[in-house]
Amino acid sequence: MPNKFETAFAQADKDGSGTIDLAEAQQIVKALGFDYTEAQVETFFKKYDADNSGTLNKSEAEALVREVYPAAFE
Ligand SMILES: [Ca+2]
Repeated sequence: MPNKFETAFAQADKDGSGTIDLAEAQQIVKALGFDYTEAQVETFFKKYDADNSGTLNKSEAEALVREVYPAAFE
């Protein structure tokens, strides 16, 4: 069974590209039930966009969610 992160990522990545942009990252954070501001999410997003591509691949997104919500992987 997919964990909460897997579920939220799959829902946000509507085209199945395997990457999410900032707006999609905002959706994931909301889907996980957090109430971070958009500016806070943007800060996390930039921190974890390791290659500065403007998108997070799954491992980058996973690193972000592991910081804000480790329980999403249970
Ligand atoms: Ca990236």
